[in-house]
Amino acid sequence: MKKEEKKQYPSDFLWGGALAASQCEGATLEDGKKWTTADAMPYGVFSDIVIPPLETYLKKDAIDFYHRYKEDIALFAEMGFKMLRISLSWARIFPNGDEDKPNEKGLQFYDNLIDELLANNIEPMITLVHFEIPLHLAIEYGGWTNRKMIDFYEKFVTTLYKRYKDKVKYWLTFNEINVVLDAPFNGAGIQAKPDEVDKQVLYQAIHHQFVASGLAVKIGHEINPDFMIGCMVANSPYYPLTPSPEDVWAAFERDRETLFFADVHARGKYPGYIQRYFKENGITLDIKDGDLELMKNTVDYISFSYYMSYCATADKNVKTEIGNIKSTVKNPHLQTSDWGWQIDPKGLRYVLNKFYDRYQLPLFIVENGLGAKDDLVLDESGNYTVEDDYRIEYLKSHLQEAYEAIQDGVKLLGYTSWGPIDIVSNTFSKMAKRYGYIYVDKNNDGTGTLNRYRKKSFYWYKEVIETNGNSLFEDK
Ligand code: BGP
Repeated sequence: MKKEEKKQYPSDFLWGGALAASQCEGATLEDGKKWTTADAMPYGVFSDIVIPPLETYLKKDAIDFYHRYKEDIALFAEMGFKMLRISLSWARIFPNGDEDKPNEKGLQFYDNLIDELLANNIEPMITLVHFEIPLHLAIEYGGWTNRKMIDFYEKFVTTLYKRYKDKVKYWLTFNEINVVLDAPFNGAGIQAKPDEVDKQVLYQAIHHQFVASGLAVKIGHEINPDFMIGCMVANSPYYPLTPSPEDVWAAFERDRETLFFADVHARGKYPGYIQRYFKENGITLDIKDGDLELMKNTVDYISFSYYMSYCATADKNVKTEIGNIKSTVKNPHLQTSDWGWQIDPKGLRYVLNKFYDRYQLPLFIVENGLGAKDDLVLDESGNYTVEDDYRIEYLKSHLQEAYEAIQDGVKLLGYTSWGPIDIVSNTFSKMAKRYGYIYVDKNNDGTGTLNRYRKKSFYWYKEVIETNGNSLFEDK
């Protein structure tokens, strides 16, 4: 069938991939870097916190991106990436978090990384905090429960803004900021299990993050008015399990666990529904003079991860299962991934429209992808590869729905799929859950050569980018 010429993404669409420092870099204690909260979760988000961190665990060396970034960036460039979303590890720059002066060696690594991206015509997007803070800040200060975190964060982001003001335009203040509700240590360095955390303490920590985020928007725009500074939420919409009004309301309320965070960032104030929740749950925030003013510094765009949708019901007898950090009620209409995440391409069109209708701000899909078990095989030419048609199918169906959303009128700036090269998973801390277009020879037990191999999806994504999305609609 002939290619439908008209089906293309906007000409300036930012195609690429997304990584997080703690899941790819390795070199955990190199060049002055110290432990972070990510190191204290060696077995993933749901396991016990381990302090001090273990001697060996998977994330400690990860895929050694710290030493191999040039090789990896060359592969991203070969696919035609326009953007790479990275996070900068706070503890490389301020190893304890409360120092006055940054660690020059840590900054030099990021200078080199950013320069290498730019030399390959790949625009960096920087997540300022992606699920890790210096461990010292969690142990000594209680993480974000402590107001002093706002000052430490201010020093960290100001250092980065000033250093990269002419090289980086796109910034995100916090990764998946709403995840703190279900993973308080992962999201805010609070040493408590999700079901044991004191709600007063949790929402106070969230308040500190909101103030810090507003401050980051303000300072960033003062340093460079052209900066695009966004927020980032984990966006898994809830559908009512049945059409009963109780289930519809249950889904509506659960959605607000995500919308609350986007509402504050886009509208600059606490919404009425959360104030009711605070009142009914005896939560009184300690709001200092100027906090609410800082929160009025709203974001330039809203970004989100989208992996799946959930269901909600008012029926307490329906069993829930774990999805991406949150738990979910099974949707009988959807298939699941190897890790039980429900696959729902239409849900992406749904959330894009929902967010754009609600905020009228540009959107960015900064994570999406399929975590799957891959088998490395030899192809006809004797090269190692992975025949990952399942991944291609997942990505293709989601991108087609994103295209439809753009036709619906949604302003979508770009798409950075999660883990374009295999990295250590966040939830389970395993290598076996792979998202990449590039296979990394590393196993759950830490063995492997770390060699990189192009999967079938590598060539597929290259063509998607080359044709600006047109190949998604080609019948093959
Ligand atoms: C998001 C995180 C990422 C990433 C991704 C996939 O919640 O922002 O850091 O890991 O989910 O999750 P996992 O690695 O557990 O498959």
